[in-house]
Amino acid sequence: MDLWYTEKHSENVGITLKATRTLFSGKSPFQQLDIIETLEYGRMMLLDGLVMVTERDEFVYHDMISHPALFTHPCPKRVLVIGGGDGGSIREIMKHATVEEAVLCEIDGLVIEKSIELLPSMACDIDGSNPRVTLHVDDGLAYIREHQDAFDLILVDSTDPIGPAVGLFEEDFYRLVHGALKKDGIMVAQSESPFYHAEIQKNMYRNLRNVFPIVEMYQAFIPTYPSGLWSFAFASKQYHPVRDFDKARAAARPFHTRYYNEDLHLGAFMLPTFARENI
Ligand code: AG3
Repeated sequence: MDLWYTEKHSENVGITLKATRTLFSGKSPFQQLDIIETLEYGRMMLLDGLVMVTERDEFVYHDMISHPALFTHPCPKRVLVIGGGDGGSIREIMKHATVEEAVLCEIDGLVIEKSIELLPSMACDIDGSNPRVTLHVDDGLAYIREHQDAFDLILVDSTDPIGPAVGLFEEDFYRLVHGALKKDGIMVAQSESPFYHAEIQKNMYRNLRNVFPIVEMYQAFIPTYPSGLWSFAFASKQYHPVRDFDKARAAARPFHTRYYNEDLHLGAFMLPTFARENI
């Protein structure tokens, strides 16, 4: 029997991966969660049918949601991840010795539980083994409302703006994030595909610009996401990701990164014209 999974990227286009078996399929109070074994991309996690991570290409997304901000801020000590229940972002944050505490605030406890069980290469630092990591199963909005002026970095590691993540693309949320950051804090949020999601991006970047003085988009190549061209929003109170970037410090990083490097940090902020038009 042939088992194939398709995520539709538009009415008429999608990505299809050959799978061998389903490892978990279930519904939480928030969304449908599926983890399946694919032949080319290893284990793959889907939320409401959308590809969140695969074992083969997650390094791109998790390097790029975390290291650009971690290497722009001169001394990130307290970091918050909103969403990101698979643990991949926390794993990358933990590579930075300056970080004293990373908090994961994920609304869906089932995502955390199943990632620990079935995606251990990502969830290695959220399984209780790392004393620098704190988990909260909570709504990100509620959490940051209670934690103002508390973080150097906030990473918004969300799904698409449908279902539980809708509020994470709105101006009111960005105001709360701004307040939850220290006076030189930085927020990074996954910001969809410049190729397929122009309207979502225009709306999101307008909302960000209404709140933060510095807002830039940067890109990464993620094969299993719509179009492969993915983006992140860098919203900052003080540090600019290119002008304030200490290339020598990033080059001297004492750990391996398979996608991120000090040259790519700068290159990622150079956008094709059609993407630049969305921000
Ligand atoms: N965040 C998912 C990005 C959105 C993917 N969208 C899609 N496949 N339509 C990933 C979370 C990883 N920690």
